[in-house]
Amino acid sequence: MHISSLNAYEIIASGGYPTLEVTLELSDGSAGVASVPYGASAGSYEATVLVDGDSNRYNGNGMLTAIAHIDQVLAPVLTKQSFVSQAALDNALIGIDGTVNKKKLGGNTILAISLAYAKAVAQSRKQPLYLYILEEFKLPTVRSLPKPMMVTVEGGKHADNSTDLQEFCLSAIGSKPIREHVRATLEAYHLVKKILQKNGLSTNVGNEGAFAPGGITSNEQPLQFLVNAIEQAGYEPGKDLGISIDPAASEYYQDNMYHLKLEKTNFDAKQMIDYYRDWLKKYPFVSIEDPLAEDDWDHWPIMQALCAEHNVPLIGDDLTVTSVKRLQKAIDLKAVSGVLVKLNQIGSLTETIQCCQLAQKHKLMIVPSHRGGGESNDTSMVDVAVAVGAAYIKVGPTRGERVAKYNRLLEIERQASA
Ligand code: 2PG
Ligand code: MG
Repeated sequence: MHISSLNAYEIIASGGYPTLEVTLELSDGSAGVASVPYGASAGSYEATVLVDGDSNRYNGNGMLTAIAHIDQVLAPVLTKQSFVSQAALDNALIGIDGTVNKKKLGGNTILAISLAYAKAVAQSRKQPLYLYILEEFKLPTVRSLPKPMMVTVEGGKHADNSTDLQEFCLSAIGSKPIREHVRATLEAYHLVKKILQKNGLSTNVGNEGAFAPGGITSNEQPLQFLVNAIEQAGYEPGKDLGISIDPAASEYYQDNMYHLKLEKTNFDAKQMIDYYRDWLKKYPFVSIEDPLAEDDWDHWPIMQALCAEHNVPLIGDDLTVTSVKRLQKAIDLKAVSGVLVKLNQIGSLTETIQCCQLAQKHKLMIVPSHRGGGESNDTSMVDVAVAVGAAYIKVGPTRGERVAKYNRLLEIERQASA
């Protein structure tokens, strides 16, 4: 069986700019269609998102260069070969690119082909994508499905005039069917809207469909709102639902200081950690992601020790960028106890799974995540999450490209119990 055709084209992502979609056909007639997202607060060490840079078209964000690479360089090579495994295809693509950050072909280009191939082979084997991934990479049997980590209040680069910290999420706790976790999370989410209204704050939403309360005056207030919402929805904070935050601290870090506009304060790393220390005592945290900047390696181990005292996983995102190399460094330094996983941060399915396997080996919490710049309706991240036995998927609410992920998770649950 070999790749018989490869077709790449632009589709529009949730951010209003094009992204790449690829349709790949195999010689037995099976086909896979995959598209890729892009970040708003992307880490500096992520794989390149190759865009045209032609300011006359989509402010430079077109995909025509990536499409030309596929049509002219990759399709002629790939349609002549057959690949014995997903890794063989991905390694061939990585080899043709030949750069560290995939800047020649683009991580978006390579990932779109990688995922379209995975979906085509899964179809050929009459398997759901998660089962294909599980078998292809010989992953351990999955014991439970990932729970929702739902971005509920957002600021930072995802919304104007809101919090400095990027995300405040409602995270489901305990072992119930996923549909009940989704229900509980959304019931609390709806109450956050009422609480914001009561406090005279706007209920506009940001990039990921989470509330972006313009005019909010403190970075701590959303934590209180989320606890109140959990209680008002009839759930117990810390037992049924808890809180995950992603400050995305690289975005407010400059000249060795963390700059919080709302509090009109500049913290050094130790003061920033003390700020979180206070929160850890007061709120039911499920996880903390990127509380410090992506190069602040000296202080991550101190934050990790603090989080460990409170039994709260510390997750790397911009720090680790789904890269085996950066995650290994974080493990060696005892800098994290969890890892965010974004396929497009590294740019191929194989490398994403390798990063998850490293996390599994060290018993780290795994959290596959949506992107805040532009998402598509592609739900591959959910199948990856299921296949690697992830604890959570981090996805926003009430926007089509986000609920597509929750609906895929619900579909997998229905199929698994049928
Ligand atoms: C993050 C993500 C997703 P972005 O920082 O975790 O919420 O944001 O895609 O903008 O990097
Ligand atoms: Mg993040």
